[in-house]
Amino acid sequence: MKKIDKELRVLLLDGLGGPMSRRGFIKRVGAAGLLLGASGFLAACGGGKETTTTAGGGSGGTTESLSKELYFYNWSDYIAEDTIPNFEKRFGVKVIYDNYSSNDTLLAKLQSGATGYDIIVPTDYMVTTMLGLGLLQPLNLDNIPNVVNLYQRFREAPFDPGNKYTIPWQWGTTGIGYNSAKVPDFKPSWDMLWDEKYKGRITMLTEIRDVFAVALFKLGYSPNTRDPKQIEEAKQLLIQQKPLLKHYTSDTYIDELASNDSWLSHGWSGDVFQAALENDAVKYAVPTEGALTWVDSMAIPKGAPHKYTAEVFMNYICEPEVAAAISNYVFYASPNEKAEQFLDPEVLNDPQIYPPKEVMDKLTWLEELGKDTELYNKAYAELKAA
Ligand code: N2P
Repeated sequence: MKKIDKELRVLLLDGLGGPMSRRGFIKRVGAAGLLLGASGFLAACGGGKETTTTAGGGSGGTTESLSKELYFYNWSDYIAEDTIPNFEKRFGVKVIYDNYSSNDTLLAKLQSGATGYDIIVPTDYMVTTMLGLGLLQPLNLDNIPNVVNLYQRFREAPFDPGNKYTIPWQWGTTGIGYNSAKVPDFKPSWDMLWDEKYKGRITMLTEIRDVFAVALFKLGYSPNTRDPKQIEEAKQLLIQQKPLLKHYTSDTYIDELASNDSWLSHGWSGDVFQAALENDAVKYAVPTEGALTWVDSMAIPKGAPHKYTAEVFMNYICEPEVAAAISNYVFYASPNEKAEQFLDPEVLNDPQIYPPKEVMDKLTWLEELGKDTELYNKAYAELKAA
């Protein structure tokens, strides 16, 4: 992974003048953001008045007003430190930022009737699920003219051709983060996550389809299988694995890899690279039995209180420099073609962040399985209970 400007990025100084890790910085910024949001900080930052700014470059001649606040619910560890502050400064909107770490959590939250989020960031197959359930509302692309900056393939994604409901945020792969010093016999195989030698040092993501994908790949089956027998076999394999696990986690494994507490983690590419920034021994591999690729996209839930402002935010994210800054910080690939010129060369030229076509061709996308999703939900509940 990238080494250049490592010192500069890792040794950010905190308010007390002491050295603080970049991860510590992300966490503190996140916590402060929530506190400020909760304490009605808004009035102090100029949000008390209705602003009449409209989306830059929009040709629709809209006169809609920006709201004072914007509620953004995103994955953890998935944004640059200045993405939100810069938006707040420029548009005079206070962003209330909250995090989740699985599509399952996000879906459950929306299904339980949580309203109030203006922007969420579901994964490709989950967009299809949410559209099927009528949970999303169509975008007014007149407010998002910067959508033209995206690569064509992200303008025509099968889950939402034409970006009628979603604007891609970041994309990546799912593989294994490992500690090359502690696991000298590492092989790029899912079998590593079942190696008894590493009992107590292995973690798995908390995401139904992702977890089953690992076992299905290991068995030589498709992660999109609808065959109850194959899903049952995968469940048995995952039950066997349970005693070897430190735990299931989708948000603490970055720190655990970085601090040598976990040695083998089922994880998302950029998360592992974030750990590698702090611990040189941490590496990432895409297992040869097969692995997933995915893209997460911004969407507006039905009932969102600030739809127009959400679209202005999406347009801002589609600015090449803003999009590039996110990728430069979280080490996931950007769906924004125009961002390439602003990407750190170490990011753009890293074949683990932007895999070459021959690697991409071997990766699999999760498919939305309609009512057969229930087979996975049931098997996962049984796995958790076992
Ligand atoms: C970022 C998680 C990436 C989301 N921490 C995987 N879909």
